[in-house]
Amino acid sequence: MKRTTLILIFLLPAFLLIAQKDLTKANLIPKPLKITPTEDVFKLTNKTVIYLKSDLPEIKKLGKYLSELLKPATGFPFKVKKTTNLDTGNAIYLVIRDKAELGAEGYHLKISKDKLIICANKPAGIFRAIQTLRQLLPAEIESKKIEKAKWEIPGGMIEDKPEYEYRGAMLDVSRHFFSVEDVKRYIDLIAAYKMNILHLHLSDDQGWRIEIKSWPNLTKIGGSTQVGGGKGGFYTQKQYKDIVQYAQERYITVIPEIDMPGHTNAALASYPELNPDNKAKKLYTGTKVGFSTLMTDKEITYQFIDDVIREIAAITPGKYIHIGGDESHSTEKDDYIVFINRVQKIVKKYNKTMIGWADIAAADIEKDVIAQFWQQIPDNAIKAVNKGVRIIMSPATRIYMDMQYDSLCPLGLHWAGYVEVDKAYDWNPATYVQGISKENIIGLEAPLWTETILDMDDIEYMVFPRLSGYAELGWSNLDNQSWEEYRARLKTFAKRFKIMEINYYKSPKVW
Ligand code: TNX
Repeated sequence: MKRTTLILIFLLPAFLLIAQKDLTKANLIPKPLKITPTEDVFKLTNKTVIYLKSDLPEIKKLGKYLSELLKPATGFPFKVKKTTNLDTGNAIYLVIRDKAELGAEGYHLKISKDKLIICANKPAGIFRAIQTLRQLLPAEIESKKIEKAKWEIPGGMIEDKPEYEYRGAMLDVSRHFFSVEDVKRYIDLIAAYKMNILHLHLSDDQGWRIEIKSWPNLTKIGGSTQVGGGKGGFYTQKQYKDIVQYAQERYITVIPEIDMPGHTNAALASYPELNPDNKAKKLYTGTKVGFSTLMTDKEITYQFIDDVIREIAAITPGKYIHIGGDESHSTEKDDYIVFINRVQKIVKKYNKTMIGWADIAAADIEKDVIAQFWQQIPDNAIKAVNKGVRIIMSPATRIYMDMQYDSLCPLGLHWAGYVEVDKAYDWNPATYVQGISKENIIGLEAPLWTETILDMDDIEYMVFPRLSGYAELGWSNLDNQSWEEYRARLKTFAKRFKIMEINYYKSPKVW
């Protein structure tokens, strides 16, 4: 062996050790705004204490959340205590401080030899920082049983805040129904990547999934089946509130969607009076779209919508209500316009901001409405922008998580093409559509339609690893965006996904 090779072999372990201690080399998704490394290393031990430097009850909850996150794998007790200073060592500090520039979700994470200080303007920032902390620790931290690992974090400072205020994932619980437990896991998974919106597609032709007390047949009849003819299901208002609260504790806003005037067969099957011939439609368990419509010229329709929006608004603390509005192919264009114009007033009456799929741009939408771009052709979205409306970017060709990865993918559809992991990541929401610029965009959302998705395993397979990339497109500054650089980071997440028991797609583009 040559002498230089020998020297290299001896130096390699030392080099790796140094590399591990460099905070800038940490594999974080989404990538933080700014990282400044030091030579320090912070170590979790049996005696590490979590200190709360804030009187907010939310911070107490977050202390407990962090303690419970770190306990199982380390086996350390992580006591949570209040403090008024930052003096004690071997400690993690959660600090709320007036720092307007950090906004609602930004944070600072300062890692020194014996202290890890998380500082934010708002509790949501602390929560987001905790997700960074998870990723700074070895993947074993995600384990539910005690693991042997070096619980060390390289020293330095992370200054971070999101690029977009709206970073969402959608779950279609109508085509196939998913339990409260499944939805909570979905929430946990998106929360780990700093997403802050969960859009629930609660009604469609195949199923009505939310209890409406004044129209009980919606769930009794309309919720009784799903694609393929299974038994379907629905959330009681109590269960929905439980989901909303679970999301809230993770600083995620739930946006309920009631799709109308199309995609309404489940409602039309539940109440004869919603139909022009006064006859209830048959329940539908296929996957075609565009065949159903509410009557746009009958008062009963608006009474129905008023009741539904009123009840849903009352159990939804978030400011948004999504009214669908897509693919209303059985509604005459003029009728559609009249309809959306009226629905927009109803949503406003209950003090909510209306979101609709960009198809709603055909109507006289007001400036405070939000339009969600999804189609291959951006005309509707551009029309919305020209009306002064802001956009959620959800281009199907890049961000529909029900699109197959490739032609061999066992699940999903491909009407918008195949979306491999590189295609999913390698675009910029601010420049994707000519005529829609950053100021027009409130953020992005990755929808998962579930015509072909039957259970949590299927959900995870379609969502991971694409979702991590979408989270980065929403959170991170994309000035130096590079698929190759991202890919190298994502590659290391295989271990984490495995320990978290995520049924992810092992993309040949990454692994
Ligand atoms: C289009 S996207 C739809 C949904 C389907 C989806 C399948 C949108 C607003 N409408 O009804 O589930 O395609 O990918």
